[in-house]
Amino acid sequence: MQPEHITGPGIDLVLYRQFIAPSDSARLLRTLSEEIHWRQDRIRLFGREHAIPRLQQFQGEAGLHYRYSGLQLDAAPWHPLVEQLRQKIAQVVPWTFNCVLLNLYRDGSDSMGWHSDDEPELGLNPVIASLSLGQPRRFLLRHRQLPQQPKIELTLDDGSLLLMRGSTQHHWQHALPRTRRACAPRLNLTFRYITG
Ligand SMILES: O=C(O)CCC(=O)C(=O)O
Ligand SMILES: [Mn+2]
Repeated sequence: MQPEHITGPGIDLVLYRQFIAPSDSARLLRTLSEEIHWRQDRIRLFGREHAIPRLQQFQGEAGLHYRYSGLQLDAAPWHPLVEQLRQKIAQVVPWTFNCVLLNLYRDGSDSMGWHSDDEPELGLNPVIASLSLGQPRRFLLRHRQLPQQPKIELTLDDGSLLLMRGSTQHHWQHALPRTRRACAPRLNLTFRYITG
């Protein structure tokens, strides 16, 4: 499995386009959609509270918490299939992950706004492993300090694994925009390592 490398000023991405075979991804998407206790949390952004435009759950080692936008998520235990995915990723990358944020985009109106995964508990230069299942969606990256730097646009296909490494979170933001096109569900899992 030969990955693609995408680099630029302060950005270091590695994309495995078919990390999971389509037959496996369909089963994973179906089972995880049904078995996970999905939540639509409310977050505080620019002083206003609103429901996030997607469903999510945080899983990982007992006692871990993830905080963003005024929200604290306590780690639910690993779903056995998610734990299997974590082990499969560990076979190709030299980093370990102790938690994962799962996001379910039910249709094209579900999305994620511009942000970096730079919360203090992720440490300096975190490696994030982002696995996508289901509907391919556009994934955009923009430089935080150089507005003239062109955006990077990727399509995150069914079964793809994207690694964001190095100082990417420090220098770039990413987003998953909404779309008016007909859009089936998509599940994304971002595996992370949180320092205690
Ligand atoms: O769904 C995606 O591809 C992006 C998810 C993401 O950026 C995150 O969970 O922090
Ligand atoms: Mn992110």
